[in-house]
Amino acid sequence: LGQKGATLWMTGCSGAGKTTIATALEEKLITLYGKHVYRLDGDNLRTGLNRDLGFSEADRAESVRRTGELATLFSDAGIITLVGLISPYRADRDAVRKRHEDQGIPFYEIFLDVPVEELKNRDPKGQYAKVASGELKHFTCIDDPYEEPLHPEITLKTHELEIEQSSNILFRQLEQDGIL
Ligand code: GGZ
Repeated sequence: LGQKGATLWMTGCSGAGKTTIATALEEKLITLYGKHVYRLDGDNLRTGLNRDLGFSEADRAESVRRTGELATLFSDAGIITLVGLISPYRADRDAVRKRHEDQGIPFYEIFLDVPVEELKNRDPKGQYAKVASGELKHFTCIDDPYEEPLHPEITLKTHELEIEQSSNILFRQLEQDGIL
């Protein structure tokens, strides 16, 4: 009885499409299934829950841990939780996966796999240009690490797919798994 929740954890470099795809999927889930959905975005959380955290390795780990805990709570309450966080370290993401598995909550690691050259071309916020000019340092996927997932449930090459195609892949997976 009641709604079944799940966490969809989107990981990838800045500008890979985490927020865009989460927003497109959210709309589908609401309009087609009336699902209760919540989006947790790294940059939004950094103004509140994670406002004490910066971009050191330890701070990024803590941001992932907190967001992971929040996601288990939302998803346990029957919400489809869409997380968009660079979450560059494999061990941090694996720990979040483990927390979900231990609590029997469906968890999907979704890797937004986009070549860095493509991200530099997109550069919607001008961040990559700032990195190139030296104004911004320790930027993930350029001069700070990003550890690619080894066994993501889903990989989306968003430079080869329309937004609608990417969100459809996720949507169909949830249907197939009986979460919708
Ligand atoms: C990566 C950074 C950095 C550094 C600021 N490295 O695309 P954006 O620009 O507007 O949103 C990104 C956001 C990343 O926050 P996350 O919480 O998702 O990152 S992590 O999981 O690694 O903690 C990016 C901006 O912050 N930003 N400085 N040095 N992204």
